[in-house]
Amino acid sequence: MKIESIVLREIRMPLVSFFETSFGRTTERRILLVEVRIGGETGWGEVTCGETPFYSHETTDTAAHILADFAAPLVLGKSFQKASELPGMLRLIRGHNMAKAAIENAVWDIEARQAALPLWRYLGGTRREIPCGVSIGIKDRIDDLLAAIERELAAGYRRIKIKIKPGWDLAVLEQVRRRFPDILLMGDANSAYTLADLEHLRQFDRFRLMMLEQPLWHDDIYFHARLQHALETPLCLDEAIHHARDAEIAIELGACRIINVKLGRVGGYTSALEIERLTRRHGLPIWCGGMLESGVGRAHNIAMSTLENFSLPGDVSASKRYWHEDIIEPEVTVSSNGTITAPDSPGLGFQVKLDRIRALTVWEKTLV
Ligand code: OSB
Ligand code: MG
Repeated sequence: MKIESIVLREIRMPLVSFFETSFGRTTERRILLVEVRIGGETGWGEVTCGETPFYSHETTDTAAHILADFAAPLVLGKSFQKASELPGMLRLIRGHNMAKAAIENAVWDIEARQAALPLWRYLGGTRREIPCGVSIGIKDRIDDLLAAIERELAAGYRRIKIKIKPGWDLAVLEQVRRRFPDILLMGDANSAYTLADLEHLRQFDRFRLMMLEQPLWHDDIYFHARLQHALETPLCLDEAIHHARDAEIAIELGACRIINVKLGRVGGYTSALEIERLTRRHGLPIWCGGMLESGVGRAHNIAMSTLENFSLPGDVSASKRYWHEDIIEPEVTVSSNGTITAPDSPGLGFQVKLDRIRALTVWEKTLV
């Protein structure tokens, strides 16, 4: 097959409520969508980076530049057999995994449609019902956080992740644990600490967290191993894992006991599948992380979450937690026991609402 055209669109979507992490607050998303055409079929991908280079180096604008000026010319009109060849075709581009993943994932959508299978089945997914957790941002007041947790538990979510940072950690966890002694609870620091905080981080052990996500530097694996050896709480790596080799290093060093896999951050399905196989072989559980995705990225996250070793509840939650109106139909919903059911129809399995996308588009570019 050959990619005939790629349409890039930037859409703007205000979040239902702000989302704050240790690196800042987001109120509106600027999302790049990728629409790929191959032989009469259309596939969709989403670039999952943020607007700022505060989670990773990639931003909406760098991704637009990389896709239009480097990635598209490397793949347009070139013959290949399978979506899994895309990483090789894009190999010249160092990093920029989220930009590259959007093209690869759109081609997987097409390949599954051509096989007349839902993408999750085409990928080899084994779990039709995926268990869901939520990621709750830093709030202005602890009471707001407690109310948010109450609401999400009532909605059925199985695991609560709260964002933490120095000054929004021990006292907050203390109150959350006092109010909800037995819930599956975890903290995500988004690299807000250093090893100088070791004694401080040791105090987290008393909260019986399911895991503590990426406490140290965004690009570090080695010192996370030192920290893991000093803590009882399992560490989970997010920012630091970009491909299967990183996961292998983390496992060999004992830098974490769990990994958060984000489809964009690891560079697409081919890499995610490799990480899933590797971690399964080592008995290290993984889960699907989120990047405040629109319905397109969310649908891809659902497909990935059906793979066997995605055995812990992920950050994949209902459309309505993020958007007044999503760009896919049906919207993603979560059952009262905290699960999402993977769809039956071919490819992504959700209808992309082109009219809605057009209404949200601030620019578009067709590459041929
Ligand atoms: O670290 O997992 C993270 C959102 C943006 C950037 C980084 C992260 C997150 C989340 C939100 O935790 C997950 C979601 O609900 O999409
Ligand atoms: Mg994280």
